[in-house]
Amino acid sequence: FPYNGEPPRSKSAGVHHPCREKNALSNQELRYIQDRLVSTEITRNEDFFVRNHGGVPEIDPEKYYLEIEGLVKNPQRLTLKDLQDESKFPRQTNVVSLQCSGTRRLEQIHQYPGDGDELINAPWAEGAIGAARWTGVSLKKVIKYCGGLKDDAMHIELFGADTYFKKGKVYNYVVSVPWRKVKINEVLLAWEMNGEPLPKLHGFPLRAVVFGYIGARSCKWLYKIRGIKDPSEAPVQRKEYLYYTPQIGKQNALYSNGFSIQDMPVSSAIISPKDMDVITHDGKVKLKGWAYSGGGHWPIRVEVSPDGGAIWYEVPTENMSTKYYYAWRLWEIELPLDPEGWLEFCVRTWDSALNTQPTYVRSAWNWDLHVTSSCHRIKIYSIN
Ligand code: MTE
Ligand code: MO
Repeated sequence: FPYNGEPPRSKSAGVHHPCREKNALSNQELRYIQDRLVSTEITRNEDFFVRNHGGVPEIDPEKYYLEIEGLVKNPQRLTLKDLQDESKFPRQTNVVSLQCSGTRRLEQIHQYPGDGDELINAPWAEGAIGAARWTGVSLKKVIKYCGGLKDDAMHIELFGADTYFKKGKVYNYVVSVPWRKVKINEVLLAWEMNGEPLPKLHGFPLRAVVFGYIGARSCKWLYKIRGIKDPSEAPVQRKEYLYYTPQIGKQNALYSNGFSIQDMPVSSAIISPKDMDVITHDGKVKLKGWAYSGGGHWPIRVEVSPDGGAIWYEVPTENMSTKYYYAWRLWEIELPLDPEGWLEFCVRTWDSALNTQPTYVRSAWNWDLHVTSSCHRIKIYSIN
């Protein structure tokens, strides 16, 4: 792995090296591990993408406690031991995909670079997604332990212990999730990732895992939660992660006319081969990739086209992984490949609510470069 084993880089502001300490699984790194990424339904911890806005805080697990305050009936401080005490809280384990809302952003950047800050921070390709087995306690149980919410509370605010810099100011990483999401046990406070203590890069000692939402809501290094009336006022909730109509760009964007993204839309990608690969073949080619849908939906059908979207082949369901409802589905398909020359492959997925993907990047333009979910297209050169 190109960035493993490197000395830690500076944690100061403005250093945007694509290293594991900041963001890992850019296009170049994805090419390096593409086969590993789609070889197992559950992503190895060392292959899991990393997205950090600022530095990685050092937290002493012995001194750590989670502060629960705001509109809860009995505010509490809970240590890790309290949370892990099964006489207080039942343990919950789920295999859940996390996907950064910036996944596949490069396709938008290639067509029109835009001016979103995210362009420099995280020029993601198709690798900012993975699935892990998370163990912890349901946030609902923790709130119940505090006597429940006060009447007018509708959201839970999540505070990360890291800080980041933006335009010369220091911010804490703060987001919120609605209580209705918490109530259905789809927000986990996790201390274990694939049977190991949560790695530092992924939020040690405790993080939120919000099923089916954009990765940004799964707050790492969680040290405080608060019952609140309205969604968090924090910039990560109100000013970043917005979805705009295609007529809006930097010049006329107002935070108030962007939609704050929570649910992840249906999306999919071809991971192997990769864009611009030259394929020497004897009439057949194998394609591999992922399909995912958030918001409580599940991919039910994956279709692949060898000619830019005129003819579609359905991936046989036995070639799609099926075990985990909250995770991606990996798929593979063998296609006949006669011609020699440039070909455009594409993939589109349908989910259990029968949503599918926009046809082209330009069909769903968002200048802020979040949730690129259009049909994924790659060009390959085929040699018979
Ligand atoms: N939590 C904190 N405290 N700070 C962060 O920078 N990044 C978020 C989220 N939680 C972030 C955070 C974003 S944008 C994503 S996509 C996911 O964490 C990535 O999780 P991972 O690095 O474990 O893959
Ligand atoms: Mo993200």
